[in-house]
Amino acid sequence: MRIGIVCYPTYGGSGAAATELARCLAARGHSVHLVSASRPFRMADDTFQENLTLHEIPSVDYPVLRSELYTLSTAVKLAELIEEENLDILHSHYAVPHAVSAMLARQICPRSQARLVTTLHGTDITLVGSNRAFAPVVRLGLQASDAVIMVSNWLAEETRRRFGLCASKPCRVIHNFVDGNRFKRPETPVCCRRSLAKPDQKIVVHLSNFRPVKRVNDVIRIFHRIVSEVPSVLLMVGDGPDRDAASTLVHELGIEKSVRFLGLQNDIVSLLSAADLFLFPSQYESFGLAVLEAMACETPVVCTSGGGLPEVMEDGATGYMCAVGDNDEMARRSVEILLDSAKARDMGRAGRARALEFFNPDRMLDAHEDLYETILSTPIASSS
Ligand code: GMT
Repeated sequence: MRIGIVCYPTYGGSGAAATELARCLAARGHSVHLVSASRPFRMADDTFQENLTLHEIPSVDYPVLRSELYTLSTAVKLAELIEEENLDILHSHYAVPHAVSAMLARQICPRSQARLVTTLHGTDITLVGSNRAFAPVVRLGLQASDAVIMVSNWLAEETRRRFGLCASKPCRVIHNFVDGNRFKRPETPVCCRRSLAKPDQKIVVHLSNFRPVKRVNDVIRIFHRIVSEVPSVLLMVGDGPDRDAASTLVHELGIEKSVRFLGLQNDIVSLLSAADLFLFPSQYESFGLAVLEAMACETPVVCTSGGGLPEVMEDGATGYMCAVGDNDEMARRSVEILLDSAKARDMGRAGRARALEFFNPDRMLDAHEDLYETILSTPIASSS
C-alpha cells in the first residue's frame, strides 16, 4: 500500500507512536511517506530506511499571513503527496488540525481515492486540542475520516461520550506498541548510570512534556518523601510549561542536590534502562506510551490509575497503580520497590513480558493493515 502519515514532530507520544508506525509499515514493504513540520524526534538517528520518505511541511513566513496557516500548509503538502504518490491511505495522528488538513487535501484532489484514517491520541479529545472552541473542528475531522483509531478503550469511551462516534464507519481501538528489539535493557549496566548517580544511590526517572496533566509537582513531592528514606536521585527528562514550577518546588523542598532536569533527550532507552523506578503520577493518560517503554526496558513503574493506564500496567505485577493525587501511597510503593531488589527485578521482567506479549508491533501492524484493507474495499466517507 502507499501510505501517507502526518504527525507532530515534537517530543510527545503521538509523534513517537506515528513515527514507530511509519517505520514498521515501511519495514513490512509498504511505501510510507511521513509528513511533519520538521524531522520527528524519533527519527533523530539518520539511518536510511528503505520505503520510508520524510516530507517537511513548509512554514509560511510572509508577514501578513499568520502561523495559523499550519492547517493549510499541511493540507497543501498532503494534496501534493496524494497526487504525486497516488496514496491509498492518508493517516492523521492527532485530530487537530491534521484530520481537517487531510480532509481539505482530499477535497483539493477530487479524483483521489485516498482513504482517510485518524488516530486519536488523547488530549485532542479530552482537551479538544487545548481549546474547547475547537470541538466542532474535531467533529468535522472525525466525520470526514473513513476510519477512526483510538489508542485505548478508555479513549474510545471518552470519544463516544463527547462526540458520539457514528456506527457508519470503522472505529477501532488499536493500542500503541513498543519495539522490544530497540527498547531493551542492555545486559551490562548502561554506562550513563555511573555519571548520573553514586553507586549507593537508586535512580528514579520521570519522562514527559511537563504539561499540567502530568502533575510534575507531584513527581517532586513524591520524590521528596522517597529520598528521605532511600539514597536516590531523580532524573526529570523532558520539558514543557510546568518545568519552572517544578524547579521552584525542588528548591523550596531543599532537594536540589538530588534532582536533575535533563531537558529533551533522544536516548530514552539508556535513561529508562538506567532507572530503578519510573514515576508517572498523571491526572490521566489515554494510554501512557512512556510507561510501556519503561516496561519494555524492565523498569518497574509507579503510576496513577488515571484514564487508560490500567490497560497498559498490571497493578502489583509490573509495578503499582495508585489513586490520582495519592502521593503518600505512591511514595510508599516507590520505597517498597527501591528497597527490595528482587521485587524490582521481578516487576521489571514482568513488565517486559507484558509489553512483548500484548503490545508488540506485529499485533498492532496486523490490526492497522486489516483496517486499511477494510476501508479500501468500501466507499469513501461522504462528509468530505
Ligand atoms: O498530551 C500529551 O501528553 C501528549 C500526547 C501526544 O500527542 O503526544 O500524548 C497522548 O498520546 C500518547 C500516544 O498515544 C499517549 O501515550 C498519551 O497517554 C496521551 N496523553 C494524554 O492522554 C494526556
